Amino acid sequence: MFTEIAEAVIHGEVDKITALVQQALNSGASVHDILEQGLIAGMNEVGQRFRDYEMFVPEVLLSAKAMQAGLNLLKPLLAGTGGPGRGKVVIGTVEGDIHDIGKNLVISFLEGAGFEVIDLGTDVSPQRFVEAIKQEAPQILGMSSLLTSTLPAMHKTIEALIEAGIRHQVKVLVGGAPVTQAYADSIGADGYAPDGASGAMKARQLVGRP
Ligand code: B12
Repeated sequence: MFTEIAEAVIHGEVDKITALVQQALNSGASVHDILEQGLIAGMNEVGQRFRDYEMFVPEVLLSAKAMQAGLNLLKPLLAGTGGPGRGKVVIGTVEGDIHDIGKNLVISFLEGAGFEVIDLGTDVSPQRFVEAIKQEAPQILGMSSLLTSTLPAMHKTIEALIEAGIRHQVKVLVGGAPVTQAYADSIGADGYAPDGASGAMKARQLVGRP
């Protein structure tokens, strides 16, 4: 069942994925297993094939669409652990980077944990992050980067916060495949998490409500 879901992600079968995920849910599979062993496992395989030049951008985009369709179905079920009123998060993918599937998954977990989330989308400049923080006054700023080449944009954004005199107003939480705890420490971020579930947990710790 999970293999079929993973295969549907790999082959970008947007229509099929909804039926398969629904079927898995009906048969009592856990949201966690559908995510990890189905959708994410499929996307990991896509990543390998992409790296090995066995898949190309148009196919990967279809896979991304299929993954998102599956995620949309799971999203309401990720709710329920938190209850409302934990605080506000402004989040975005950093400048130069348009990957958003991981960020969207993190958002689902954050919302599930009771956070209100303002999503700035992708390719977000340091200045736009600064403006949003001034406007929204969130407790947490989340940044995602999937490209090694755009990692420095996280650092640039933190520097822009310092320059604008608002660094102390928010906790900065970073993530994305090339991000590590060591990198997060080196740029002065307040937290790092490797995936959506631990990201939401970290966010709760950062606002002092674990
Ligand atoms: C899908 C995909 C694309 C799609 C993106 C579609 C979309 N809407 O997002 C498209 C085809 C557009 C694309 C384009 C490119 N891609 Co691409 N892409 C991928 C792929 C296959 C999957 C990424 C993904 O969605 N994973 C699934 C999600 C669920 O996982 P995730 O993103 O890692 O997120 C999780 C964690 O990282 C974490 N997390 C993520 N963000 C955050 C934020 C916070 C705050 C926290 C706490 C946690 C957190 O939690 C998430 C959920 O568990 C990866 C390979 C891979 N396996 O990662 C390559 C990959 C990221 N891409 C890569 C490259 C090189 C590119 C291109 C430069 C290719 C090109 N030559 O054009 C372009 C760049 C475009 C740009 N400017 O951004 C490389 C990056 C190498 C590197 N280290 O720099 C990878 C690793 C592929 C590879 N093996 O070479 N890509």
